[in-house]
Amino acid sequence: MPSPTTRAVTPVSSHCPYCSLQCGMTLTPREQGAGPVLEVAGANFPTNRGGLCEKGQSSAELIDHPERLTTPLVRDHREAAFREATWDEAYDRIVTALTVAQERHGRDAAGLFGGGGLTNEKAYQAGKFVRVALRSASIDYNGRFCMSSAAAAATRAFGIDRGMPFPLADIARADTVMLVGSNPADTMPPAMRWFAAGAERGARHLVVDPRYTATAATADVHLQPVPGTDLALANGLLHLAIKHRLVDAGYVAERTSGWPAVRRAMRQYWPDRVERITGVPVAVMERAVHLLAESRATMILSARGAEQHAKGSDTALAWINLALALGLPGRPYSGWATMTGQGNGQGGREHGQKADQLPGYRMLADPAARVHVAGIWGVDPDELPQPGVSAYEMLDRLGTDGGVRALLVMASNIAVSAPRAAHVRERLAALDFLCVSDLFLSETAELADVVLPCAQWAEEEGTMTNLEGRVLRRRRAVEAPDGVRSDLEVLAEIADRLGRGAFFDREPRAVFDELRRASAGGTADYAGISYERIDDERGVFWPCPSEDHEGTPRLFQDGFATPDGRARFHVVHHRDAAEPPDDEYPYRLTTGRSRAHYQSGTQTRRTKALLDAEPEPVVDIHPDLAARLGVVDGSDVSLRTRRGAARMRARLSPEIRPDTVFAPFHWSGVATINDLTNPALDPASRMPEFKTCAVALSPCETADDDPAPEDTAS
Ligand SMILES: Nc1nc2c(c(=O)[nH]1)N[C@H]1C(S)=C(S)[C@@H](COP(=O)(O)OP(=O)(O)OC[C@H]3O[C@@H](n4cnc5c(=O)[nH]c(N)nc54)[C@H](O)[C@@H]3O)O[C@H]1N2
Ligand SMILES: Nc1nc2c(c(=O)[nH]1)N[C@H]1C(S)=C(S)[C@@H](COP(=O)(O)OP(=O)(O)OC[C@H]3O[C@@H](n4cnc5c(=O)[nH]c(N)nc54)[C@H](O)[C@@H]3O)O[C@H]1N2
Ligand code: SF4
Ligand SMILES: [Mo]
Repeated sequence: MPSPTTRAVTPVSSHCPYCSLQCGMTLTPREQGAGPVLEVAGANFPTNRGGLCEKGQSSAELIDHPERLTTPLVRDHREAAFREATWDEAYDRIVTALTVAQERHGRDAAGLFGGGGLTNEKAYQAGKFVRVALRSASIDYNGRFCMSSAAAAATRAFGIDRGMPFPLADIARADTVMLVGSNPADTMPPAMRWFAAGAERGARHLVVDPRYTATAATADVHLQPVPGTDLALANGLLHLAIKHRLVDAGYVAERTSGWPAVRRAMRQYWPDRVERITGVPVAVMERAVHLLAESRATMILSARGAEQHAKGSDTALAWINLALALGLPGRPYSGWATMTGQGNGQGGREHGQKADQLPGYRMLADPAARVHVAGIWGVDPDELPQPGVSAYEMLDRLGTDGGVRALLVMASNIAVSAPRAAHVRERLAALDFLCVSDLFLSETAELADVVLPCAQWAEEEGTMTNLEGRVLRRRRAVEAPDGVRSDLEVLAEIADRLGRGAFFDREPRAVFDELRRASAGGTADYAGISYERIDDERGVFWPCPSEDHEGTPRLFQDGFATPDGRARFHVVHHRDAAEPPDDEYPYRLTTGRSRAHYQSGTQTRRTKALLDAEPEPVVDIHPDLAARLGVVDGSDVSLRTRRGAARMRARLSPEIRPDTVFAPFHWSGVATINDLTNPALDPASRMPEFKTCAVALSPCETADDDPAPEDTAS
C-alpha cells in the first residue's frame, strides 16, 4: 500500500478528477489512518455550486487504494509475469523499443495514444513529444471517440469548436432547452440544478433519447427515436419550421450563408416520412417545433447519443441548421452547444494530441501554422511530420506494415473502451512494444511490456478546460507516493534520453507558459491566461489573446469565426445505420453510461462506494422484447453481433424502445460491450458508430455458458 510521505496542512481548492463539469472541490488532507487521505467537499464553483455526484464524492478513495501502482512494472517477454523495475530500467526499455521500431520500420512506427483526461500541459507535451522527440505522425487520442463529430460540425458551421459557447448557468435563463442524446441526470448530475432553476421559471425542456432516461423524466416532452435517426428528426423539424413560417428570415439573411440549398433539401423531409424513419409521431414533432421556435430564448444541446455515429458530424450539422434557421446562435441564452465529456475533453482537443492538429487548434497541414508552432518549439517547420491517422485507424493497424510497432498509451483504457475491442486487444498484442502509463493495472496495462505508475489529480498541478471553455487550475493537495511520476516529467525524460531533452520542460507552469505562446493567434488562444489569473477559482474563458483581455464567456454575439463572419448552413441527408438490423441480428444495440461508473471503469470499478451503488453491468430490455426472447428480469442474457459476444444481467425496463437494447461500456471480461460495437467511421470526424449496431439476444442457459469465445486477450 502506498504511503504518501508529506501532506499539505491547509484545505486546497481544486476540481474533480472525472467529467468535464470539473466541479469545484475543497480538498482537506486528513491525519493518517483516518479513512481516505483526503476529505472532499463540493465548492462554490460556477458549474456545481457546491454539488458533487457520487463519483466526485468518492474520488479520494483511489489515492491510497491498495491496487494503486507505485513502481514501474516490466516483463521480459509477453508470456512472463510482471516484475517490479526501477525507473531507469523502464526508461531504458522504452527508449530502446522506440529507437529500434523507428530504425526498422521508419519514424511513424513509434506512436502515442493519449486521453482527454490529461491536463492541458500534458496534452500539449504529448503532441510536441511525438512531433519533436519522435518526429512521428503517429498520435491520436480517445477524444476521437468522444468529441470529434461535434467538433467537426462546429468548425464547419461556426469556424470554431468550443463545446458550449456560453456558460453552463445560462441554461437556467433559457425558456426552451432541447437535449439531443444527452443524459446529464446520470452523466453530469450537478448540472441538473440549472435545468431545475429554468423549470421553476416556467422553462420547457425536451429530451431526444431512445430511452426514457432520468433526464427525460424531468422534461416536458420526450421524443423517443430509433437510434441513429436524429439527423432525419432534425431535418423533419426544420421542414415543419419552414412550413409553419417559423424561420427567422432576418437572422438567416444577416448572419448566415447557404440557406437556399438547405431550404430546398428539406422538402424531402415531410412529416409522415420522418415519422416512418424515426418512430417519433408527427404530433410530437409539431409540439416540439413550436416550443423551439416560439420562445424568447432556446437552446439545443447535443451529446454522445446523437454524435457517436458513422454520420455523427452530419447529424450535428442538421441540428445546427435547425438552430440557425430559428436564429439562435449568438442570441442571449440561446444557441447550439455540445456537452463535452472527459475532464479535459475541451482542452484535450486544442493543444495538438489529435493526429491533424497543432496547439491553439491550429491545423498541422496548414503551412503558416507549422511555421508559427515550429518557431515556438525551436525546430525547422519542415521537420514536423504531416497529419497521421485517427484513433481507430491507428489501433486497427498496430503491428502491421505501415502501422505503429512501439506504442505509448497515456490515460486511456482502449482494451475496454475502443470499438471492436477484442480486435483492438489482438492488435495491441501484435505490437513489438507496448508501454502504458496509468494509476492502476488497467486491462490495457495488463497487455503491456512496461507499465508506468503515474500521479493522480490531487497530487499534481496543472490546468483543465471544462465544458464551458473555462480554463481552471488543478492543484496539488497531497504529495504523490514515492515511485510515482507525472506524465509531464515522463515525456520530458524519454525525450531527454532520445537526445531531444533540450526542447522539453517538466514543470507544469513552464509548459503552460509555452503553450500560451504556441496558441497565440490561433483559434483556441490562451495567450492571456496565466496561472495567476485563474487563481481565483472562476477561471478564464478562451479565447483570451492578451493579459488585459477579460476572456470570452459568450461567443458569436457579434459574428462567427468564419472568414465572412457568417455561420454556414450545410445540406445533410439521412442515411441508415452502418449496420441495420436483419434476420440474423434483429435488434439495435446502443451503449452509453450509467450514473455510478466512469468510462472504462478502471477507477470506478475499484471504488467501494460506487461498486456498492452499481455492483454489476446490466442490459436494459423492454418487457415485450424480453417476453419474445424468453428472458426474465435479473437473468443472464447473451448478446451477439458480427464482431463478438458478451453476457450481462437483464433489467426489464418499459423505458426503452422495444426494438433497442442499451448496455454500459464500463465493464470488462465477458461484459466488455465494446467487443460487440461497430467500428464503422464517420467520414469527416473518424468517429466510430458506438451508438448503434445490429445485435442478437438469447437467454443464457447456464451460469457458466461462455458467450464470449473471442474474448481471449485479457
Ligand atoms: N456517470 C458517468 N458520467 C460521465 C461519464 C461516465 O462514463 N459515467 N463519462 C463522461 C464522458 S467522457 C462523456 S462523453 C459524457 C457523455 O454524456 P452523455 O452523452 O449524456 O452519455 P451517454 O450515456 O453516452 O449518451 C447519452 C444518451 O444517448 C442516448 N442514445 C443512445 N443512442 C442514441 C441515438 O441514436 N440518438 C439519441 N438522440 N440518443 C441516443 C442514450 O440512451 C443515453 O441516454 O459523460 C461524462 N460523464
Ligand atoms: N461502447 C461505447 N464505447 C465508448 C463510449 C460509448 O459511449 N460507448 N464512449 C467513448 C468516449 S466518449 C470516451 S471519452 C472513451 C473513454 O474511454 P477511455 O479512454 O478508456 O477512458 P477512461 O476509462 O477514463 O481511461 C482513462 C485511463 O487513464 C487513467 N488515468 C487517469 N488519469 C490519468 C493521468 O493523468 N495520466 C495517465 N497516464 N493515466 C490516467 C485511468 O485510470 C484510466 O485507466 O470511451 C469511448 N468508448
Ligand atoms: S458531475 Fe462530473 S465533475 Fe462533478 S462530481 Fe460528478 S464526475 Fe465530478
Ligand atoms: Mo467522452
